[in-house]
Amino acid sequence: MASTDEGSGGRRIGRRYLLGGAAAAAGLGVVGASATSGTAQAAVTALTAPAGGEVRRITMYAERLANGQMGYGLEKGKASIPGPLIELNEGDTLHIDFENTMDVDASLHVHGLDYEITSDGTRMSGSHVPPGGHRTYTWRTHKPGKRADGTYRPGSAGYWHYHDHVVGTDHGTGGIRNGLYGGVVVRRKGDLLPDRTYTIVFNDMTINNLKQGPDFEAVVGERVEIVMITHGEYYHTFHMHGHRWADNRTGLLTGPDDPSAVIDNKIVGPADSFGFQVLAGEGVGAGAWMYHCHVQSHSDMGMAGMFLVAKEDGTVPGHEGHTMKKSGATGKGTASGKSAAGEHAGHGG
Ligand SMILES: [Cu+2]
Repeated sequence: MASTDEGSGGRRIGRRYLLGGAAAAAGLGVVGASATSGTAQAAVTALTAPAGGEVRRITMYAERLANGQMGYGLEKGKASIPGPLIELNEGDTLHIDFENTMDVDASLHVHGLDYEITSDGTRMSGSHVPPGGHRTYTWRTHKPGKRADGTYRPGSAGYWHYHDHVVGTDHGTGGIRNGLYGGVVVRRKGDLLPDRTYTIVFNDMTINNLKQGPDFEAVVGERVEIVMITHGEYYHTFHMHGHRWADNRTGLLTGPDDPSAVIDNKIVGPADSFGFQVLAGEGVGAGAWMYHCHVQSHSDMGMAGMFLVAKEDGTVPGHEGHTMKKSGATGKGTASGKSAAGEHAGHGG
């Protein structure tokens, strides 16, 4: 079905293996090899998030998909499940011109960010949108700092999410069930930028509203970011084969003394969100690595998919017939912190 074909990935391509000069030209920070050393530098360097403070404006649409589900999109006719990944840097403000193309009230409600009650996306606050209507939602973010009383105020950086809050019930139960949700990443200056980001949403007994979990691709060594969100009626555990991450804000350890637990399995419940980065196949190599809910009956019912880690030639060992899509979609420029639409990452296999 067209909607599921298009709507499952949350894929966003952006190879950030730039050499120092290119990174500097892009105005981004660089960690690792010095960008200014002047020596012949063959190694790639990881790019980091710049300081925030920009004001951005995007348009979002809520649409009914061909199969009866619902999705958010950045363009008419391009809605996906999950909706587009929104990426911001601490200090950024995002104005979202929201249009509801459906025949029922809909809204946008975000977790983790700063917004006034007029951008709450609830019926109680009157901040929902009738069929055919428009509304501008404003989301703000802030850097960490000190309050006037001297206490520490955390910044907005984190893995968050947005969803409808009015379809079906005053809690958006119908909207969420039908696919009106998406991920939000707020980065802190200096956070490592990934080569690819995938959004994985456990929603009732589906992944990204698919009865069988979608597959995600990467090439060995690429820095892959997972945004993991849970919705619906059940508690799950998110598990990934061959890879592990730190149970903290970024999913990365800051050094040998970072006390964060390193895990490969995490209990998640409705409206939870977290994220992490891995180097695809680090220490284990290419292959079709499973990811799944580890509640046995859930995985048996289809809550499982593959993280397809390809060799440099694009093939995935043990997964013959699959050749990685050589999607050179670098134009989506997420290094700039702008939002980008999800794109299906599945394979034809
Ligand atoms: Cu589960």
